[in-house]
Amino acid sequence: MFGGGCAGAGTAGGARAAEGRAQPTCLHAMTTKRSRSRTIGVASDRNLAMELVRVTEGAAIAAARLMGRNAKEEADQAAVDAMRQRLAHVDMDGVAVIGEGEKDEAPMLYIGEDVGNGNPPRVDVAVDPIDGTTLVARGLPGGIATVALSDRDTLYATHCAYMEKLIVGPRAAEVIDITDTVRNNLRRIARAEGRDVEDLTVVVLDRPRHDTLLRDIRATGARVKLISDGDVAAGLMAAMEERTGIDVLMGIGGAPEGVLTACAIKAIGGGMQARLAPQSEAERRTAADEGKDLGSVLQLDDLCAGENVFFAATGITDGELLEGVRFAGSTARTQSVVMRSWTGTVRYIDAVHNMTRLRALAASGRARMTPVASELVRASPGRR
Ligand code: VTB
Repeated sequence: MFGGGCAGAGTAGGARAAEGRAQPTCLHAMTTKRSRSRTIGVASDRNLAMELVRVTEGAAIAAARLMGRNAKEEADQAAVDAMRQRLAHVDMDGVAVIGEGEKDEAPMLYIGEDVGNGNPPRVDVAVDPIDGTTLVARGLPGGIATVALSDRDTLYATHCAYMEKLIVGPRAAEVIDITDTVRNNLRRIARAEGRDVEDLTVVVLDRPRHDTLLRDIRATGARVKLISDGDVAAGLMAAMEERTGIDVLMGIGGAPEGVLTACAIKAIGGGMQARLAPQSEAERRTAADEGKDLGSVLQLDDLCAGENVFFAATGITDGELLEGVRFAGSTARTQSVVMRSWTGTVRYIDAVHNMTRLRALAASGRARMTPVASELVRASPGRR
C-alpha cells in the first residue's frame, strides 16, 4: 500500500526496477528534480485512477483532433503535451519510468522526468499518450491514450524496445508458461477456460517476425485475430475475457506497452508473462548494459510489483475496447476505462465535455482548473 516509502523496493521486481532505472535523459528532466519527496504514514483510500482519467481524456481529445491527417508526430506531440500539462496538476510525487516513444523516436515524456505536483504519494508513472499512433494518423480503430501509476520503485524499468508477451484472462492465469510451446500453452488455456482449442481466439500483432508463431497457432486450430498496432488495448482485451471475445495475446510488441499492460492486468486479475526480445544488436547491447538476463521470464509481479496500481485509458479512435472521441455540436464525448488494483474495480466512464463553457473558462484565464479546456479550444471546429 502507499505509505512507508518505497513499497515493493525490497521485492524482486522493485529491486530490478531500481537497478535498471536510468538517469533523466533530457535537460527538462534534470532541471525539475525535486528534493521534497515525502512518504505517507497512513494508507490512502484515494482512487488516483479517477484523477488519471482526466489526463487521458485530455490527451485523447488533443490527439483525436488530428485523426486521419497522416501526421503521426503531430498527433503524438499534441497528446504528449496535453498529458504532461495535466499530469503536473495531479497530487502525486511521480517519476516517469515508462515514457513510451524511444523506439519510434516519437515525442515522449522522458524516462526519469518528474511528474505530478510533488505531493505524496510517491509513485512510478508509465505513460503512452497514444498507443497506436499509426492507427490515429490513419483514422483506423483502436488508438488509445493511457497512463498507469504504481507505488514508487515497483515498475519494471528498461530502455529495451521489444518484449515477448503471453497474456490471458483470470481463469487461465496460472497455466501459462512462456517457455513452453504454443500448442501446450493453448491446450492448457483451453482446459482452464473449459473450451476447445478451436474456440480460443488469439490476438497477434501483424508483423513478419510472427510468421512462425502464426503458423504454430494456426496448426492448433485456434482462431487468430491480427492487429496492425495497439497491443495495450489488445492485451487488456485478452485479460477481460467476458467483454471482448479475445482469450490470449501472444507475440512480440513494445516493452513499454508491456509494462503498461501489466499495470492494468494487476487490476483485472488476468495472467501475464514476458521476456525481453531485442530485435537488433543495439538493443541487445542496451539489455546487456542494463544487466538484463534475456533468458529470464518476467512474471506479472516483476513487471509491476505494486500493491496500489492505477490505470486509465481513453479511446481516441473507435475501437473494440473503447469508443473514440466524438465531436458534436458544442461538445466532445469521450469513453474511458479506469482500474484500481487494490479493490479490482473497473469503471467505464463516458464524459461529455461542454466546449462552450470550457472555451469561456479558457478565455477568462481559468482554464487551468479544467483539464480538457485547452484541448477543446484547440479542437473546436474552425479554430485551426
Ligand atoms: C506495439 C504496438 C504499438 O509498437 O507495441 C508495437 O502496440 C511494437 O513495435 O502501438 P513495432 O511496431 O515496431 O512492431 C507500436 O506500434 C508503437 O510503436
